Amino acid sequence: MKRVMVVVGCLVVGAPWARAESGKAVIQATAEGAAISGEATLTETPEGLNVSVRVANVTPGKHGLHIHQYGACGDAGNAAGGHYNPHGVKHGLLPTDGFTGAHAGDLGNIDIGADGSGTLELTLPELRLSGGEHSVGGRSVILHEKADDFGQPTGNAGGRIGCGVIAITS
Ligand SMILES: [Cu+2]
Repeated sequence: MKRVMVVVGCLVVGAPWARAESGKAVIQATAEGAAISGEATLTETPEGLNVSVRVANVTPGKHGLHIHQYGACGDAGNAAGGHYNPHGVKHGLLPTDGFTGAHAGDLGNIDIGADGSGTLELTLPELRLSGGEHSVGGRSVILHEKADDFGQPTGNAGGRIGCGVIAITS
C-alpha cells in the first residue's frame, strides 16, 4: 500500500509595504511663447530610479538634460538653482562616472531628431524619489539650449529652455 502525503503550501502574494514610488515632471518652455513641451516619468525599481524623458518642439541635436537643485522654474529656469550635487563633486555623466565623478543630477544629453522630438531613458542605481542619500523628488528637470560637453563646471550647455518640477505622484 502506498501512502501519499499532500502538502498544502501557503502562497504569499506581493509585499504591500515595499511599495515603489513614482513621479512625474511636466516639462514646459521657460520662454513665453516657445512651444517646447515634454514629460519625465520617474519610477523607483529594484535596479534604481528609472527616468524616462520625452520632449517635443526642440531644435534638433543634443541638449543637456539635468536634475537641478530646486523645484522652481521661474526666472528663465534659473530659480531651479545649480545642478543637484549633494556631494560637491565635479561635473560628469552619472551613469558612467558615478557619484564620485558626477553630480547626482548629471543625466547627460537628450538627442532631438529632425522632427523636434526626442527621448532619453536611464536607470540610475541609488538615485531615489525620496529618502536615501540622493533623492530627486521636489527638484527640477532642466532641458538646456545646447549640448552638455562635460566640461567644467556645468557642461557649457547654455540657457535653460525647458523646465519641470518633479512631483511624487504615487
Ligand atoms: Cu543643467
